[in-house]
Amino acid sequence: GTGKFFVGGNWKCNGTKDSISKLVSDLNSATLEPDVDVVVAPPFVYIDQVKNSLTPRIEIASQNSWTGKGGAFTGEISVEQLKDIGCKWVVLGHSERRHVIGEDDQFIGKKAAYALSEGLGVIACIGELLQEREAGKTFDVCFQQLKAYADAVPSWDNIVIAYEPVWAIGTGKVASPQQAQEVHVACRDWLKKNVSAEVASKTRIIYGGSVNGGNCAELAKQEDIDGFLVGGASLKGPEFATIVNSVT
Ligand code: G2H
Repeated sequence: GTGKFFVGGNWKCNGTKDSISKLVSDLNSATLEPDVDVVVAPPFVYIDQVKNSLTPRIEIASQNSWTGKGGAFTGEISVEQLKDIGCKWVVLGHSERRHVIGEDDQFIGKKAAYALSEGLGVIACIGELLQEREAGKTFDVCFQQLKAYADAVPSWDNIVIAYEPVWAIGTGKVASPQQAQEVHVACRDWLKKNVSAEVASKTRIIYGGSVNGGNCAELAKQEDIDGFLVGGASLKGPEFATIVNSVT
């Protein structure tokens, strides 16, 4: 891999005060390899609870943020508010927001630029649909999504790219280590040609989509896989720790 291994737990729209209190206590008692950045993204309404109970060893991300300063934007959460309650990161461009909620590249780019300008790290998701893969468009789609970030952001210093093939998300159909590596290396190449060699070599590209305790080790061995974004398996503390500890 490239930089320090990075593992994010994306809890999505799951949990209750009770289940989250159990998950936090499992995470607090887990042994985590020291040389890994570990981040969890609880639902907004539980961020404060998590911040007040989770070990500071694990940083907190939100699952979304607004495109600019707060104000008359009913239902939105501002970056300033997220920082106020202790978030260090935000997950943006997740496939569920693109394909279920309907966010487009430009909107996502705007959010990324604003979050970065305020000092949040951005976990910038990209990934192709099954029909796009079958049509041989995987690289085109990923490059177009990368370009939207590149066009919007002033710097890549605080960005982690998450490659999440949509057909692998929540389906139990994980990408093979070769399939993931092939896209990661292509994205790194894209960064080299379109941003800079330095950004290409420094930016972490993590894989997401049905990562679990059983398949993480083989994926982690791939040269251009710098960590994981984990959904379902991040709701179980011991399994999430196994994934964190798959760093090679
Ligand atoms: C992909 C991933 C986490 P899961 O969305 O972002 O979820 O591991 O459940 O496929």
